[in-house]
Order: sequence, then structure tokens, then C-alpha cells
Amino acid sequence: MDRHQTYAERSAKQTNAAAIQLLDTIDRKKTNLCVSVDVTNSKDFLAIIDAVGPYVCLVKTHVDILEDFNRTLVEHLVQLSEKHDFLIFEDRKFADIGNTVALQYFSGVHRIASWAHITNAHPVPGPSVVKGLASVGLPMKRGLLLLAEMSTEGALARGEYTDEAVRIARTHRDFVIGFIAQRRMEGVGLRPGETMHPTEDFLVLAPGVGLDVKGDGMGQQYRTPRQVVFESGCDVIIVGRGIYGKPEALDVQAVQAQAERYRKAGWDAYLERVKR
Ligand code: BMP
Repeated sequence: MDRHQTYAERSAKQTNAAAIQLLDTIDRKKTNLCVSVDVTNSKDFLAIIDAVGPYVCLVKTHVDILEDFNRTLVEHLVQLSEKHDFLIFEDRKFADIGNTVALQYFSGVHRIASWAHITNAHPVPGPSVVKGLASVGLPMKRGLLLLAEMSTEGALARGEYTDEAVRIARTHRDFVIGFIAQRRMEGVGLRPGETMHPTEDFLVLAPGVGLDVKGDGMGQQYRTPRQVVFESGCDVIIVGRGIYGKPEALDVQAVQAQAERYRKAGWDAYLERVKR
């Protein structure tokens, strides 16, 4: 995959339904922005999503931090995804044996597989984590991201661990659509003499994006959309607090202004990257 290929060109070559839907949404709405909505009550959660909906291709959730989670909330979330034309990514970070993650994905209070187009997993258990999740997600046309790197200071996901994450993804290209990482993963993990499969094209979604600050005092590290998309070749910027600030002082217009600011920065960085 050369860095000049457009989202539309790449969509035409994908086989996973969630990857195609995501790339088509990015292309149609001209946004590579994913907003991460990490708030603890459903009123703020839905208000932020309704406000940022027009500016995003994807909404990232941590539904386990919602104090008043219920099925009605999920129905509202799905309605908003249809109203504003975005996909849903539950940032669950599965990390257990195949049998357990399949149960966690399909069942329990959250029933993630029933509403999240995309979820993610730590590759720490090895390929079985993907096998377990694929047994649930593939028949439902879902997609999985592997955490190949993290944005935090001192992250252990680097070097050989990252190489192995990419190797696992290569053996499950029907379900693994890409990575949570900080840079393109093209060529990573190839052993001497190995070449990349001609149709390989993993998406890279990058958290740790901020325009105004460099960190949060708890290990998070921020880079700008240009550093992430133009310099490091990532495909989607994931932004949380940079957009909604402090939820206790929620100001819908300010949130929308920030969402548009990040959307434009991410899109301009993409246009600069694909320019031939
Ligand atoms: P914020 O932009 O407010 O720092 O939020 C970042 C979001 O991305 C959080 O939901 C966090 O769980 C997630 N995330 C991250 O920050 N770094 C990673 O490496 C992986 C993540 O999922």
C-alpha cells in the first residue's frame, strides 16, 4: 500500500465489511476523525455523540464506564450512528483465552458484538484471542483491531511484541482490519526473505492526538493530527478530551467547534499525504 492511495481506492480492495464501511464513510463525509467519548453518564454520552456526529467517521466507546448503561442506551447509540452516518468502535481491549473473549464479546450486560461494528484486542494471549473473537464477529460482519502499540509513556507494546502483533494479524486478514498504533505497520514483522502479500492493507487508528497539550499528567502522550496522519501515515485520528473537554461543563457549540477543528486538521494532513 503506498501512502498516496486514497481511502476510496483502498476501500475497493478490502474484503472485510466493517473495513469497507469505515473507508467509504471516511471518503463520503471527508473526515478521518474518531471521537472517543469517555464520560460516565448516558445523558452526556449521547449529547456529545449527537453534537460530534456530523464531523466523525467513527465513535469510540468504553461502555463499561457508564454508570447507567442499559439496552435503551444502546438503541439510542445505534439511532445516532444511523442519523449521522458513523460506525461504532467499542474499545474493549479483550485480552483472555479464546473461549472467554468469545463469551465476553457476545454475552454479558453489554453484548458488544450486537452493536459495535469494530472492537479491539491486546495480542498478549497470542492468535487464540483473534480466533475466539472471530468465531463471534465474522458471521456478524464485524472487524477487529489489534493493539500493536500504545500512546502511553513507557508502553511495553514495542519491538518484537509489535512484530508479533502484525504477524498474528497477517494470519487472520479476514477479521483483523488493522491496528491501534502510532505509525503505519507496512513491512513490520516480516522475516528475512518474506514479502508482503500484495493485497495486504491494514488500517491504522491512532489515539494520543491533541492540538493544544502534549500530555495529561497520567502517562498519555499527544501528537498533532499532522504528525499522526502525514508524518506517521496513520489513517484515523482518535480524539477524546481534546474535543469535549470537561464533561461537567458541556457546551455543545464549543464541542462542535473543536470537532470541526480536528476534522479539518486530520483531513488536511490526509490530503497532503496523498498528493502525488
Ligand atoms: P484522550 O484523547 O482523551 O486522551 O482519549 C484517548 C482514548 O484512546 C481513551 O479512550 C483511551 O482509552 C484510548 N487509547 C489511548 O489513549 N491510547 C492507546 O494506546 C490506546 C487507546 O485505546
